[in-house]
Amino acid sequence: MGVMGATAASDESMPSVKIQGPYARNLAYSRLSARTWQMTVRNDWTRDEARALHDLPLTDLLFRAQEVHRATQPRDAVQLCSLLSIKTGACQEDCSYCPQSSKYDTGVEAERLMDVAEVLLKAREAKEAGASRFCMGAAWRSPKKGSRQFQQVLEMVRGVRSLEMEACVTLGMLDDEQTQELKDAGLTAYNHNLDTSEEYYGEIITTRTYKDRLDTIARVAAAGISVCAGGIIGMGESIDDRVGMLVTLANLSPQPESVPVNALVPVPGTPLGDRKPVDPLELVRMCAAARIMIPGARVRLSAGRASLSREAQLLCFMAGANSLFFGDKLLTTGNPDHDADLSLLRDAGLSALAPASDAAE
Ligand code: SAM
Ligand code: DTB
Ligand code: SF4
Repeated sequence: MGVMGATAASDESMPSVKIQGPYARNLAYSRLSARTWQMTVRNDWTRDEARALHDLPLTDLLFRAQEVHRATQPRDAVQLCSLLSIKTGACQEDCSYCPQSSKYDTGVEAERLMDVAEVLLKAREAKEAGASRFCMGAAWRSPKKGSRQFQQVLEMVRGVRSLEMEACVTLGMLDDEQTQELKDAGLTAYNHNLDTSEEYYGEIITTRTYKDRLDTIARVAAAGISVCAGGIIGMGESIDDRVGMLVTLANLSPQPESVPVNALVPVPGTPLGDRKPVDPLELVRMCAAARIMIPGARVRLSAGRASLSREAQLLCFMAGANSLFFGDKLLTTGNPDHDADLSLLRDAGLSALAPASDAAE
């Protein structure tokens, strides 16, 4: 257990008020000493305490998250990551949320792996627009062993690093050799999401297991690549499922370097295509709980931002989110454009985070 910052002041004297509502039963926790939520890196979170944290009255939760945020993260800086789908569609997996699965008719056209030069042009444009990390996603279950495509991805990673940007890829499951090759190419981070709790996972994906995901995450960490792992809310999961996912992430050792918090983008044709958009305040709660439980991570406000107001996004930043996908497209769906994000940051007095100082090594 590592201490990340000072222990917050006690607020035991704060009164508690009875309010009716979904989170009312947890108001008792608002009276707990802030010492209970110390700014420590802990790998022993229980679901009960994480649930109690998640369900705090929102203003208390935001206050606690701000305390941790200010003690552990650069103040007022947001990491801008640009995302590019380097290989789109025709994926053999059945992830219920995903427009790129070949099992669903979503209108996404399958495309071959992009040329290295074309990808690096996009990376250069992203850098010029202000991004410090370039993330490349491929609609694969896993990269084919010894394939030319995988060698091309390694070339893309080397190229992005030579632009003095952080490089991240998400390619599905990896074996030891592929992981080491990515490390040797200079990869900064590997994105592999848990997506939801272990219990709810089977409702969403049947073609690979939760353990498969944890195994890839463990391999990436063992190779010394930063782990980017998070999930999605709004897929019909319970609050306990959301909290369960956060507990699994927080109890990883080391904890993930970044945690994408996605709100489901319901895509017609997928099994989750008619889900109602998630309440933005639920996203705020997830960002805050992630910030407190995984204090050293960049918490990335990810898919779903196109339908969030500026105010809701600012609440997410208040809650500890300090990273976002920057550019008008995620993989296949829309995202706010550069101008919208730059004016949001400017109006809020936030600045773009520079790449990690080793990004050019
Ligand atoms: N194919 C690789 C894999 O699944 O491991 C990498 C790409 S995959 C598209 C990356 C992540 O995007 C998924 O794990 C999921 O969390 C997120 N994602 C995909 N479709 C989404 C949607 N419609 N709404 C929100 N998040 C989504
Ligand atoms: C992550 O957690 N979210 C990003 C990134 N990692 C690869 C992907 C979001 C995809 C949203 C649906 C789409 O655009 O296809
Ligand atoms: Fe394929 Fe990844 Fe989409 Fe699942 S999330 S269907 S593995 S591209």
